Parts: sequence; C-alpha cells; structure tokens
Amino acid sequence: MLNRTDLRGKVPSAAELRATLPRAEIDVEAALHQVRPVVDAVRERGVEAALEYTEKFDRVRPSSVRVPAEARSRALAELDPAVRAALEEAIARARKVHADQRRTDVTTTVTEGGTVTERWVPVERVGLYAPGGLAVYPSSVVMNVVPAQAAGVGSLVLCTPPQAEFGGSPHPTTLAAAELLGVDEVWAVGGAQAVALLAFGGTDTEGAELVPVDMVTGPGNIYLTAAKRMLRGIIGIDSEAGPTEIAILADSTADPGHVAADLISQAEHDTLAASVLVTSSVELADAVDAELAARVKATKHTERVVGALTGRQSGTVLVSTVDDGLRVVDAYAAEHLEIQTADARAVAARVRNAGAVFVGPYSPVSLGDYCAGSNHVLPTGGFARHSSGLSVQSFLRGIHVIDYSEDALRAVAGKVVALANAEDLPAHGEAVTARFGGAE
Ligand code: HSO
Ligand code: ZN
Repeated sequence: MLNRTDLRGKVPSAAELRATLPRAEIDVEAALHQVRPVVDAVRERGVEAALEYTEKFDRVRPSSVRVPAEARSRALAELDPAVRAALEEAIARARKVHADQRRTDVTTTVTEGGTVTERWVPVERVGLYAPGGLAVYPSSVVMNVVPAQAAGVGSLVLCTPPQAEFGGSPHPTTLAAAELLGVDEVWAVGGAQAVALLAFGGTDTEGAELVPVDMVTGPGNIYLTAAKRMLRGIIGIDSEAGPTEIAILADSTADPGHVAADLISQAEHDTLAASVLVTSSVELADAVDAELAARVKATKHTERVVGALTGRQSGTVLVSTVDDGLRVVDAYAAEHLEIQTADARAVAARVRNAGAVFVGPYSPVSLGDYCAGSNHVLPTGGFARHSSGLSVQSFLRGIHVIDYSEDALRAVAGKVVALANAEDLPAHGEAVTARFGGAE
C-alpha cells in the first residue's frame, strides 16, 4: 500500500536524504495571491468584509460574529458528560506540563557593579485559532489556550469558523472547551479573514469590538497559513503548521498492527497528511502493508486515509540498521516521530530533529493529540529542524535589563571605544566617554 524507497546499503548525505524522502509540496506562496484580497478587504472594512468572506467560504452568515456568552454556557451545559470528563482530563494534564515550562527571571553579575537580567514578560493580547473544516478541534483549543494562560497572557481571544450545521455558531464542543478553559471572548470567524480581523481589529454588527492582538497562534489550512505569513510583522505568529505528519522508526520487534493503526490515525486528518514508516525490517514493512490494507477498509474515513497513504508524501523507507534509520528520521524532521524498536528509550534519546517523540509501544501519537499533557501544535514540513511546538515560551518575550554602575562602565569604556572605532561608529564610543569628561 505504501510506496517504497530502498536505502539499504546506501549512505546518502542529509541533503540527499531530504531530496529523496517523501514530502508534500505545500505552496503557501501561491495561496498568498488568493489571500491578499481577503486581507485587504478586512483591513479596510473590518467585520463586514469578514462576514462576506464567511458567507462565501463557510456558506453561513452568523447573526453576531462575537459568540454570545449564553451560547458558550449552553454548549457546556449540553456537552456529553464523557466528553466533558475527557476534556477536563486533557486540560489538567496539559496544565501540569505547561506549568513546569514557566521561566524565572535570571540576573547575571557580569562584573562588579554590572548586571544583566533576563526578564520574561508575556505577550499582552493573543488571538488563538482552532480550525473547523473536515473535523472539529476542541483539543486544539486546549493546546493553544493552556500554554498562553500558563505564560500569563492577559487577554485571549479565540477565533474558530462558524458552522452552517449549528446556525452560524461554532461547533458546540469547541465552545464548551473554551468555556471550560475560562476563555470569555470567542469570535465565529475562520480562515484568512480571521487572521486579518485579529490583526486589524473590527466592530461586530451588534457593536462588540475586537481589539487587535499582538500575536496569532494555532493551526489551520493553507489559506490561514498564508494569511499568517502575510501579516507576520504586524502580528507575531507561531511556527507555520502544514498538514499533519507521522514518521515511525521501527525494527522487527514492532507490532505491525500498532504501526499500521498509528499510520492511519494521522492519515485520517487530511488527504495531504503524511504517514512515513522507516524500518530496518522488510518483514515488518510487508506485515504493515497487509495490516494497512485490512484496516483502511474498516476505518470510518477510508477515502481520506487512502488518499493520504497513497500520496507522494507517504511511504516506507527501508534502511539497513536502526542507526541508518535515525539518520533518515533526523533528515525528515517529522512533526511526530514514534520509536518502536528494541531499547526504544535509548534510540529516542539520540533523535535530534522532531516536533515530538513518542517512545515505545504504549506512547502512540493519538495519546499526544489529546491526553499526554504535551502540546499538539507542532512544527511540520521539516520545520522541526529549527523550530519547536507551542509552549509557554512561545508566549513570552525575554527582555534584557542592563544595569551598570559608573565604575563598572568606566572599567570597560576603553573596550567599547575600541570596538566602536573598529566599526567606524565613533559616536558610539563618544556616548561612553562623554560621561567621563571625554578623557577616558
Ligand atoms: N494530530 C494533529 C492534532 C490533532 N489530532 C487534533 C486530533 N485532534 C496535529 O498534531
Ligand atoms: Zn491527530
């Protein structure tokens, strides 16, 4: 079922690997052209323009874009108790992990009388995005809100698309998740128009005001990503999120049924999702293929899953050894990487590039999607080589506070002057010597 690439006996460089490995080509640049008119219209005409695009893309016109408080509390009151309990567990676990990510200010005494303090300050106002589309994502509300709250962000607004099925209100489970998390500002707007509205602000038909945010985070489709890329600078953004990816590094000890089930789990998101198996065992690859063939027929979203598994972004890569496999998965830099080998912990400890690593047979990606406590907003498309997933750090800025005494400045003045002159910027040096009668 999966395309095969045979790298056994070959020693490709990291660059060659990157060129050979299956990966979707997501053309955000092309989407920028489609998104520009939306962004321009919302910049000029605010909510009215956002509503026009909502009607066009979501085929519904919410009566008020700001979701009324009663709609949120009703959604929570009517939520299935089992789902409520699961959301509460997911929130509690995520809060536990993210609380430990808080930073403390650190003061370094550089020299006698001279200190530098790194002071961590949360972003003031953040717009969080939870997608609609093929599925509903209350879990993404949790994954965005929890780190922002743990960072101490003072003002949070959630944007999520309105659903025709619910009369233009967002999906009730998404609203219930927001309510459980204590988010009291929710707007029923999605896609590029949501990002533009968050960046420029606007006033709802009912008079409610959306105050512009400093930063927008959260996953979405290519148009949302294009809008984030376009407006970056006016707003801060998290790492760009493309279609979901799962890579599994497995040897002959892995259970083919589990491997197949995990590959299918992420393929379920989207026909563009990537499921990649890297293995040192041809027998396992064959057994996984057989399992996939049986399981795709039985799964609910067969068409989507088959689309993803047979797409050029998915496949099996055969390698000679687990060590070679590690080089492959490092070059690929998957959003999610499972290690299903003998001594999985030791192998996982050697991984350099991945959004998140799932160790051994009982840590599937689905656990991380919902209830591990880790975050599921993770870098895709190879961005894990240089970026991290969403965390408390994403919502903090480290401000350096420099505090030198007269003596401490005097002691280093000559060095500043020497460097300033070396850069032909003598006024920089003069700003220091001016404090000491220009003599130093
Ligand atoms: N696997 C997705 C997150 C998700 N899965 C939400 C289910 N719901 C991207 O990490
Ligand atoms: Zn998922």
